[in-house]
Amino acid sequence: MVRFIPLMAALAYLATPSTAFAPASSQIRIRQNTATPSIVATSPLASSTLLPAMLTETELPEKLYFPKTDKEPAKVLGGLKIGTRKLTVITGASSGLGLNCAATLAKTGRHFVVMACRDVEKGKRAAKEMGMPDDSYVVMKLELGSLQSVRDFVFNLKAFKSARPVNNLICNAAVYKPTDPEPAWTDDGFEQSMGINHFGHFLLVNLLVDDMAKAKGARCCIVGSITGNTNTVGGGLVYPQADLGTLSGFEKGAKKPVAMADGKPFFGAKAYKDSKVCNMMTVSELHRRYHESTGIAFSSMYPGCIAETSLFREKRPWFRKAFPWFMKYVTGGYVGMQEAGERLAQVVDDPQCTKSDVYWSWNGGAQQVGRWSPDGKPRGAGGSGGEIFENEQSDAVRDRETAKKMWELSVKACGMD
Ligand code: NDP
Ligand code: PMR
Repeated sequence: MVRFIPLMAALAYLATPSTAFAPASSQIRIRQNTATPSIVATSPLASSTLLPAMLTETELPEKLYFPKTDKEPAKVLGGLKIGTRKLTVITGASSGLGLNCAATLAKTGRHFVVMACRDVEKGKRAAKEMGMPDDSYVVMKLELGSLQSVRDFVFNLKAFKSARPVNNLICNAAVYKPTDPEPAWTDDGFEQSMGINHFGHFLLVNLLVDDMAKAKGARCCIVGSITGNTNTVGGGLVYPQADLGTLSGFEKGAKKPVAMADGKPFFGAKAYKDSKVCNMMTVSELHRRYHESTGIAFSSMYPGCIAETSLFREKRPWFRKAFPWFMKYVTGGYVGMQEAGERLAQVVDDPQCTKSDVYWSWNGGAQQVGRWSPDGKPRGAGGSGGEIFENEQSDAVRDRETAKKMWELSVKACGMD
């Protein structure tokens, strides 16, 4: 495989589309979030329900009522039967890993899924295309590139679910901007990869910890990646490597014009990997700070290389064609979208995944006979593959001092101090 490395490095460079050389002004930026955040319920009766941002509990229509405890008998809410299903929130559920995870969980009948999406209509279409039962989910607006939108989402979620706690939170959404020559910024002035992947989720989890503490056996998973771990081929040998340095960019406030965590000039591919390090460090800090007092199991995971998702939208078309092939036949790291979704679903659904502070990964490649499947039946060949195991993260990700500093500076950056 080693002989492929220089070749792939060259190919990766060539895969950079010409937009990499476009002037900064042509880059897409997230506009100020002026639109009214909305809850869009997708049950047959509630499909046209659009609720304003600031709801009080009493304003909620009866059909959006949630049972307040697990013991309360299942209510029929205009076709929306929630019953005793677990309440599971997934960010970035409109495509790729998040969508496949949402569909897997919804179809088990054990989860009511809140699909937290930046594009609500896209989320609704995607759920329908995946065949998710109408009464198994709602799509709610969440723009992670706006801290105000994160706060609005939490407000609306709490109004929607009433006193019933969130059982599972999956922080999955992300952007990867390897070819942007200049940084694009979130509403709050963060570089987008760090702002969306890390800061938005950081605030979201922190706003929901108290609520989740009320649920028995709650789980929170923040999706990590091998490419943020320098103890792997994918993360250690492939340029650029993740490196938070001394976090001098965070110390300066992590806002425009400061683009990178280490305070150095903008480098899109590295910004993504740095954001994944922050995601994984956030998990270990959450564990250290809240696991004992709340009982929440905090985890991260690497699903495998899902080489066909929209994450690679900036790459040239030929790269997007060659990449799955390379991952399948050269590195063996490939995983299909459905299987990856099942893996993420396993982390919040499988009784063997209750341990906190774990970085989950799966042995073997795709197309193997796996042990876990969402319907509880053994998988045949060609189905869900690999066996779950507790993986080791790089020393940089496990570095306690940097993780603590990252946490404290993120609290500041998100205005939570
Ligand atoms: P996708 O691009 O398919 O999914 C990303 C999701 O995040 C989309 O639903 C997207 O919404 C959403 N999203 C993007 N920006 C925002 C935002 N500002 N606010 C709210 N939601 C947003 O990529 P993947 O499925 O591949 O990625 C999912 C996760 O998996 C990421 O955390 C990624 O880091 C991780 N991962 C992926 C790997 C891979 O090989 N693909 C490998 C390892 C980890 P929309 O549908 O509107 O675009
Ligand atoms: Mg990488 C075992 C080797 C391995 C694995 C598991 C991955 C995963 N990659 C491996 C090796 C290589 N990659 C090699 C030898 C090369 C050639 C130099 C290579 C290149 C490469 C590129 C250009 N790989 C990439 C890219 C991307 O743009 C992807 C990326 O970094 O996105 C952030 C990527 C990935 N390789 C992976 C995985 C999982 C990714 C994708 C995404 C992620 O971390 O989210």
